[in-house]
Amino acid sequence: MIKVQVNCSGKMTDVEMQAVRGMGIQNLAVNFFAEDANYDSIMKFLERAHHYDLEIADAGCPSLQKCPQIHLGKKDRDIWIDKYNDFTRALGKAGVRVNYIAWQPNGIFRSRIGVGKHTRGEYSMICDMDEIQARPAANDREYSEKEIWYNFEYFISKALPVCEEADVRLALHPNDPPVSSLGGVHSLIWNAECYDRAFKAAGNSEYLGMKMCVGCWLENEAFGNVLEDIKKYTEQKKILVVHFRNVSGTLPYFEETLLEDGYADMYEILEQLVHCGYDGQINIDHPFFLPGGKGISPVSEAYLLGYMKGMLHSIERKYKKF
Ligand SMILES: [Mn+2]
Repeated sequence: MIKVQVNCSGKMTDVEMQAVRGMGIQNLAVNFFAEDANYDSIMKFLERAHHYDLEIADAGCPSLQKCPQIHLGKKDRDIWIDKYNDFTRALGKAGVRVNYIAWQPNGIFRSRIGVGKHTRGEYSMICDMDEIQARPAANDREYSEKEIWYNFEYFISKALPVCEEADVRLALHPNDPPVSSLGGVHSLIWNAECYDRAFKAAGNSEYLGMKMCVGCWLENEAFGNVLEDIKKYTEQKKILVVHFRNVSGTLPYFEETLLEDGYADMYEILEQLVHCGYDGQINIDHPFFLPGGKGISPVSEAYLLGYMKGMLHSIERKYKKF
């Protein structure tokens, strides 16, 4: 059965935990800040979570999963890979079986958080590729495809043995937006073939899997056919987490929308996940923001979660999986 989870930070309050419990959800996707990316802090969080019948389904640390020193192959990358591996060990010891990785040294690229034509007056992320591609290089220089892949392979060679030891799998997120380069850095994952290349580079180890960001698949038509790729990667048991998100259209311009407002049929996508026997985690990725773009809107998050849960229950009844 597919498990619905909620994105949160390691600083999540008890009131927020109760709100998740109140929505009938048991799983958390936790981003631990650097100061909490250790065994003691994870266990303290887990103890509180258990009080609300919640579990950590998977977790990451933003400064480690989107790490310029590692991704760009900086002089001190080994220090950062050691930190990454220590976090993997801490998660494993705490019983958390998935750690995040996203080869985005400069994070997600968006033009702005604002009210768009398709956001019903709410603040959402808007991506205008012409504006983004006109920006200067985001780092000291440009980074080529060859370098980026070398850096990835270098990381994988040091990280995967620790994953095996700790029994923690890596969930690799695509570059967002999925285009061949962003800010002068070649992207690692901007279509399904890149995933195949990454899995091959990892010797097809079961310890490298994907965060299937449906949003990324939809943002660029050239990413791949989302329905066919759900089938393919479910069969390969590569999908560890699904990001369930719709957009107004494909590049060069899109706005992040309500599930029912974007161009994709999200019911069809969810049905394909159930039909293919996907039994991992799913979350709603990016809710709308509070007015002015300051912080996530809890109302929007609850609405999106409820909408997705409703669709999921309806599909599961149809497939008699409940
Ligand atoms: Mn995503």
